[in-house]
Amino acid sequence: MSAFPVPFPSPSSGPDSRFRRRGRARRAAVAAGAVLATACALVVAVPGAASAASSVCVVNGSEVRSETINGTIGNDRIICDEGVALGTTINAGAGNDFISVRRLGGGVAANSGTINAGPGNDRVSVRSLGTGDNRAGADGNNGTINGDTGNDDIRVSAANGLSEGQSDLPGGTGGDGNNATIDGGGGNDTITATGGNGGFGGQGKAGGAGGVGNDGNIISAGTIIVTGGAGGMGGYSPSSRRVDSDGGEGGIGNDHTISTRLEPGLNNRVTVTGGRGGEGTSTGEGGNGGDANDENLTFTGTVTLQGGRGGDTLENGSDGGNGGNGNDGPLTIVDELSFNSTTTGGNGGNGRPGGKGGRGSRTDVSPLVTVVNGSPGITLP
Ligand SMILES: [Ca+2]
Ligand SMILES: [Ca+2]
Ligand SMILES: [Ca+2]
Ligand SMILES: [Ca+2]
Repeated sequence: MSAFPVPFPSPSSGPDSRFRRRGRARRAAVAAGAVLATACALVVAVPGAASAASSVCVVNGSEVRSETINGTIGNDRIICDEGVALGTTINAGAGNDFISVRRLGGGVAANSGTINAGPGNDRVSVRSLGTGDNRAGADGNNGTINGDTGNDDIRVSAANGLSEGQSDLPGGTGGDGNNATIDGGGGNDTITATGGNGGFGGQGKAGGAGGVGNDGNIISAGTIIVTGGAGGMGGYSPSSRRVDSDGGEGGIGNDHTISTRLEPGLNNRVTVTGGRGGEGTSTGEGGNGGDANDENLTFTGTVTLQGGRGGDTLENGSDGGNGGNGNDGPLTIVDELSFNSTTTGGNGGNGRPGGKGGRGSRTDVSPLVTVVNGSPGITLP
């Protein structure tokens, strides 16, 4: 992993039912868009002409603009700095390939197409960066990424929400790291999905919520690391009246489905972390930390769940944020040869009063999993 040539944003920290509804509505909208785009492609596609479904990538130094971008049977370097569009398929083929997909701003996920890394030990990096005209950070992956055979390293990350500075707007929400499908495909893979951080609030306004680490489907053997984005800090108010400068909620770690594959001789490791709540300023409250796992996590091996810490309040702020829960979903062990799993609630933030600690688990879990509740935050004078 240290050989990975592209720097990744450091994992930060998790959200609420409001945010989940947003994620689901957006998934439905994306699915509807996919159907529409497919229908349009059938009508308007002209052989040899670039369509909306085509993408521009540099394959081993040469620019290719197509709906199908192919590597070779050797080790390829495929760089797509304008993202991969819905309708585009990248086939890296055999060999140990490096595929880098980035997109700057525009509110569109870096990958909306299909990336097939093929056989070999491949590295796939998908990153959304910046917000452009959109205040919310874009999702990292809204398409399909298949690692195929070999020990693959697949990393997706969302863009952060916009920070507002002197305006009177709340901070933008962070995007979701993975909103669709990542399949390691067998072998000892490492899958990393990171939600974007919420932006700082404008004057006297709330910070943005952190994005969900995984709001889609991840299936792999090896290592899976999923992290919700941190909530943004509330904006300072220039006046002394009571304002809503609350910290943003931390993003949920897993809000959809993670499952591990059983590979002979391999101990899977799954680490899911909720995002930290943002700090409240002026008279605001700290944001709640995100839950680590809120939906389906089915595994063989070792799982570590950590709820996000609640945000602190600064200055004259009120309540500290509550810590996120370690687990609030079905946590299913497939094979009893699984050890050392823990689920830990996040600690409450410091405030007036301090926030509550998160629960280690809100659902019944196997006795093979150690459950630790978070501690309450300090009540400030
Ligand atoms: Ca290749
Ligand atoms: Ca390959
Ligand atoms: Ca592969
Ligand atoms: Ca693989």
